Amino acid sequence: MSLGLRERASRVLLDNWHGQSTIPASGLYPHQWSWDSAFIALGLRHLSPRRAQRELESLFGAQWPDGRVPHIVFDASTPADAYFPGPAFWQSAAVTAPGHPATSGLIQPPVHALAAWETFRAAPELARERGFLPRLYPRLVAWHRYLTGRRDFGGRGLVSIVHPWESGMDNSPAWDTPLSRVAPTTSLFTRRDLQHAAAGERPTDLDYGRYVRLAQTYRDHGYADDLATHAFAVEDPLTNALLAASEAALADIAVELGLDPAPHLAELARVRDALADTLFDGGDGCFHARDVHSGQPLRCGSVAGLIPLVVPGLPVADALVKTTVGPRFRLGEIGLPPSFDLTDAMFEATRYWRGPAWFNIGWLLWRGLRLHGEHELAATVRAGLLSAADDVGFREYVDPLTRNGHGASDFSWTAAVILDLLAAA
Ligand code: 2M8
Repeated sequence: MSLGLRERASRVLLDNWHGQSTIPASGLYPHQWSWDSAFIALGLRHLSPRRAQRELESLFGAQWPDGRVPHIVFDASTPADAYFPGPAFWQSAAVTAPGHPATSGLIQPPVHALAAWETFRAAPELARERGFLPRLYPRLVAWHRYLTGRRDFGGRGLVSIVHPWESGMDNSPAWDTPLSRVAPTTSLFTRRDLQHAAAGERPTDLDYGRYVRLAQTYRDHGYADDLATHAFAVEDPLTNALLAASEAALADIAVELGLDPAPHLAELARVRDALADTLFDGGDGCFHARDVHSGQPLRCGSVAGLIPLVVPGLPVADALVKTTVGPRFRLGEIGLPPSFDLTDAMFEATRYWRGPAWFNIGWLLWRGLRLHGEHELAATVRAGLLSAADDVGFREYVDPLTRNGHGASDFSWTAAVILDLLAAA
């Protein structure tokens, strides 16, 4: 099985390469996405380490002067109306330098330093020759500084996200309550996603109207990070967990560059403590996002609440492992991670981030389980992800119960994490 699967996964990444970076999938996502590129680099490094380095370099080439890494970098050769919201909507040129690529103004979870370190490790000689880490490190540091310096709206040492798109888990039920306070836009727009995917597997029109309103407001305030202008502001466990894991990677990168890793290790400890002290709910063995405006935990069974497993030294890892194998996620039994609590009435097996299993989330849990010595369960997840991809191809997401594939086909991060899992055999 493995040989054929590797070849097929490689083919997806080769086909989706656009010269400087990789699109997530043709049709539905025809540009470069931020956290997709990080996962893609993790797979590409087994195929072409040079390309994996370029993937991250091109993304950070679009970094804003304030340090933010935009969630979409638009491909200038792709028609402007191929994706909504496109470059004309975001108007990034108003806040970036002349000649800067057109981008969105939102962010996505900071998994990049981790991907950069793993990309380096795949081909250290080539990376040193190309100056990969010396060029990327200051940009990664500026990125983390943006997050911790400009996005700590709750004042508790955690990063807040200001749009569901920033979570990467767009229509997660975790966002329903804060999103319900947002008035949908009154502007007319055409959803391009529905030309490529079934409406029943995507966010609703009401969701989209609210997404557009939030993005318009941010844009119209010059992308200033001022809590008063953000109707939606939440501390998300996945975003903060990936920040902590990426600080650990920055410490490794600093050592490689002959620099002091101590500031990064201190940041790792600080974010880890803030996460465990403020977002962990010992009662149900899970992390919950917190609504910055209401101060309330968003008690909801999103798989994002298990992602802190990727944080080195997490004091509550045992409790999280118990939750992954319990009735809500049944990871030991099904080997694929539902994106939402299977026992909750809001679980929807095929609607985007409201239930389906995603391969990048599976990869993060696999990594986190190994980090905390849960090798047997990690092997079960690895086998589950590999066999699902072998059965249905590199689909965007999978029904965790029937294992049928859904969403885009030939989806890049699915192929990439499969390549990485195969290499870890
Ligand atoms: C999805 O999000 C975009 C908006 O950013 C969309 O729905 O059009 C999410 O699954 C997100 O996590 C992912 O990065 C992106 C591209 O794959 O698609």
